[in-house]
Amino acid sequence: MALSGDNDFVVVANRLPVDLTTDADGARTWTPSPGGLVAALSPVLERFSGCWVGWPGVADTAPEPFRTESGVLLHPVELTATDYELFYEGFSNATLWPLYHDLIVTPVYDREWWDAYRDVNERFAAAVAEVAAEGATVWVQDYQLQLVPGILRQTRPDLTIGFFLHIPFPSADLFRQLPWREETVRGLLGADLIGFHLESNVANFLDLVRKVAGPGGSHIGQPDSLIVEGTPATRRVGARITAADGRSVGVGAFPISIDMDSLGESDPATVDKLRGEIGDPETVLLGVDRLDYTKGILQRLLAFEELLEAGALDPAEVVLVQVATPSRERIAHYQHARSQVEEAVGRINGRFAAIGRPVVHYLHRSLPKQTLHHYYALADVMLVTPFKDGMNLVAKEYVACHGDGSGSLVLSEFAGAAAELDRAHLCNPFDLESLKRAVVNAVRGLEHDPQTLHERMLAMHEQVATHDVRLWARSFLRCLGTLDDASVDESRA
Ligand code: ADQ
Repeated sequence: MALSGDNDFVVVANRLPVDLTTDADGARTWTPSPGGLVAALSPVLERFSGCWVGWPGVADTAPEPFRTESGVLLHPVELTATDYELFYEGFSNATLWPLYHDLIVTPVYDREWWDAYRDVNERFAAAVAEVAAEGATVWVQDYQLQLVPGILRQTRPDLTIGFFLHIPFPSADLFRQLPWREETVRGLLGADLIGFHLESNVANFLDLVRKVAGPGGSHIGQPDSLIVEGTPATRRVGARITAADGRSVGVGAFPISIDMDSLGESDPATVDKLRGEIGDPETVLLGVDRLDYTKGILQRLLAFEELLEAGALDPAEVVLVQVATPSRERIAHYQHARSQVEEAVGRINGRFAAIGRPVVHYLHRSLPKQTLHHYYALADVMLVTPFKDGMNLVAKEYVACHGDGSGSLVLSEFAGAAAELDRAHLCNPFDLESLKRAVVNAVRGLEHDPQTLHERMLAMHEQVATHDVRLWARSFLRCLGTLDDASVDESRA
């Protein structure tokens, strides 16, 4: 089996789904690490002799391309420590991330970072061009690689190219701050299909194209001309743009979801044991996030503190568990967010905990998926309160773990998930009173109106169960023209 040049389906993402382990003798082993995206794309990758191109996650080192047990080729792109600093921490996460999340912190516009971004995008595109067969389909993932579609369009016009953005797309007025806005939009328009989570992201992008394309630029077709599977026919979720070179570019909303099959059953004995370990409280509140300033962790803690202070929540009866995955730890805004969160946790425990019984349990680490699912099952109220979030899979994972109708979800209006999970206790995380109201309603509802909460959770569970990540992948690839009806049926199996 040749290792390159014969792949009919190529996924390219910043990260390759692999983990590096080093044993006691210093020997290194790269092992595939399946996540939601892998699960969603596996059926297609396997069927089309697929290849995944990405950075293996460790600077200045990369394994040789290798195949997973199911035959998917993993093709590493090496990044140096400088690439990591300028392209990843710099342009991707200190320029694009805050800009696309509506300026929660101020983006930094640095020409050296942009040069590195363009350079790394060229290297990813070159790697794709090397492994993709004639006429292959390439699916480019996320904000780190927005120039890849445009580069590939020039170097490999035979390819069918899709692009999906996992984070929000901001309003045109914000995006226009970006000094390299024309290049970025041109990069995206190299694709045949551009996918966003939400209709509002699509509207922002179309508005932007109108504003930056200029005379002779792109023409926007009818808003309802793109049919997206899993979306009511009455909804207008996309459009076709005629690009400057005459190609038709589809733009659509494809809300991502979770892999229902990976959830497994939670074990009631383990969940009971966990509850015992945290002091057997009457009510468990839970937050699970990457430690990112967009996720609103501090605001959630402040709301909790004010509710304890006002006596609306009783520290003898309620416990908040906050699990925060370390993230982008060398970036100043992330360090600041972490110290604010940790200061608040210390202060709240100092004020309201009893000896041996913290009122906030804070874990700054990643947990195994199965353990996380036990925490979801344990939580009476899940707090998902980002200032801005493309989708937020944690909200969907929690709902998926409550197929029995138990539990309650407090959800920010600014999480993409709120469009589908509108039976949650929605709140505005910028408004502490709104957040507090939602928490109190969720906690009191468990006691005073369990039947209504039960119905709300079941309705949300139905939505997640019938719109999982496989539907997301299928509907995108169908719009891109990669999947015909026969292969759609196959990937459903
Ligand atoms: P993220 O910003 O990373 O994703 P999210 O969608 O919530 O946010 O996904 C986080 C994932 O990490 C979840 O699957 C969750 O289970 C896992 N996770 C979080 N904390 C964890 C912990 N402590 N231990 C183990 N696992 C943990 C980006 C966008 C989102 C969008 C996704 C997918 O920012 O808006 O929903 O991509 O498109």
